Amino acid sequence: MWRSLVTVSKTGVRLSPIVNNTRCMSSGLLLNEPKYAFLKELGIEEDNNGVYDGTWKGSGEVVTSLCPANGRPIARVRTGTVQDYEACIKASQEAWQVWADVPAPHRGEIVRQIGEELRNYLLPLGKLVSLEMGKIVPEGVGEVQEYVDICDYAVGLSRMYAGKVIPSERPGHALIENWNPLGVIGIITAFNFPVAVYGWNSAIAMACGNTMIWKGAPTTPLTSVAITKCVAQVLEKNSLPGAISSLCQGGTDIGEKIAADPRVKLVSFTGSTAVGKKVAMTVQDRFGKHLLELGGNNALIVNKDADIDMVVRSAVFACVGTAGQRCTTLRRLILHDDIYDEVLERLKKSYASIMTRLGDPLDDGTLYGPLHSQQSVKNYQATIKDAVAEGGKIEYGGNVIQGNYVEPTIVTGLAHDAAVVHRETFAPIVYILRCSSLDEGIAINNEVEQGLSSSIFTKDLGNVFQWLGPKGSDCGIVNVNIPTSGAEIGGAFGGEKATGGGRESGSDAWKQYMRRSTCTINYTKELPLAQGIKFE
Ligand code: UN1
Repeated sequence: MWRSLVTVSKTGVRLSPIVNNTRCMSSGLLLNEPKYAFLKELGIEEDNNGVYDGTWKGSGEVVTSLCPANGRPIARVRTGTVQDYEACIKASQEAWQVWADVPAPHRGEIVRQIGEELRNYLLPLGKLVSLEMGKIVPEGVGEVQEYVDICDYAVGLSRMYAGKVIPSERPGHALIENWNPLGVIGIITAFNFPVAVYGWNSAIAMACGNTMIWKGAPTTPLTSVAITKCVAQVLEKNSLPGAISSLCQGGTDIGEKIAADPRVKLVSFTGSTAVGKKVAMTVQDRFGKHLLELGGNNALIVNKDADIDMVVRSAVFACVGTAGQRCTTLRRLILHDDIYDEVLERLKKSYASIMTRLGDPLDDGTLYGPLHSQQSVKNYQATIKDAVAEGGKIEYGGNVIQGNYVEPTIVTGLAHDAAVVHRETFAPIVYILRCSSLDEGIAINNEVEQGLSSSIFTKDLGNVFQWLGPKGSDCGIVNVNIPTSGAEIGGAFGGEKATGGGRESGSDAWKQYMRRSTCTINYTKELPLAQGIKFE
């Protein structure tokens, strides 16, 4: 654990203190210190159960959640065992018997109340995300707001999703497209968006009539507990089974159970491409459904006619925001030769000014916080080493500052197809690449295995439509004059290729949480079988 203060960074910038020096109370848990009083508002205690299926429980390993900003323990969570998971799935199946019979608009009303509950706790929940994940408070609050927004969206949806009546080619027949919920669905989320991604899935899945089992990231268990408390409060107040929304915090064993369990009709997984591939194969092996949000390697192309002010602001937001730990983080900045030097110089200046705002993510005014874990720091260091070995020049940063804090880093001089450029490192490292035409820029954008987010800055309408068209970006998110991060509710979040093909929170996302039946209904006494063949 790291306790000393940082005053001067390796880039020579004086930093604000990043470590909370409040005197340790008896138990040594942050929970007991005045700065973190908001945890008690959320019902977080020194020891918390990490499993909920209508009752709070947990008989597995006790994990201590650590604060990424100072390495100190926040509070403890007792996780679930495979037996606890079994209890969750049974309770969830029973809850489905009740929930599937609740008319869709009434289910929407429950989702509306969940949104209200989250609104009431917006700030403390946002602070908890900040404390446990390490992102700055406005980003933590913004993430909870994404859950609130998707609740609003799901409420409307609960009165709107509908099958079509299709003209039948037979006389006296109706052809109907009918949608029913799937049953129990599993939601496995990652540490970097410990609230929003659960919200995108659960709000819509719930309105559609499914029950859920959630496994949050092992390193953000308190956030999972606090969110589930809000949801449980609403379900219990409405005399509904709590297992409509179960939680089973745990390790790989729980994730593997969810993937392999035929009682889980859909598995939504957010995380790395490598793990996602295993999940997908396991789910496919039992012909289950999966919804994958995997790695991204997002590029932003700057054409020579772009508004450079907008480019620099956007690039900084998308490279350095959340300390480079968004799936949508900008990792490859592709600059046209004509504006290359100008953008690079301005970017370096902006990075230097961001470094003066490095600090505790919970403190007002902090813009740049720590990486989530020591593992993330190791990945950052390994990538910097590889980048240099492959011929990259560190234009800015490149060093670990202290604890989980690393310098945001700009690398130039690498080939667009260098191995390190093609791999996603969840850290604030951006590779600056060159192009001399839009065709070349698009080819570079598309040559990686991931296909999540992408963006172009240009004022030329022809360029825009080339970018959006069949030979343009092959990603799920294809932006113009706005960065790769910051996707909105109602658009669809997700991407192609090694990103997994899933789409969440978008206009047609609901269909993934339901099964479609095609129903042909004969309301005559005739039997017009196909092709006029008579089996008589
Ligand atoms: C993610 O990066 O995992 O578009 C999710 C964004 C956010 C969500 C990102 N609204 O950056």
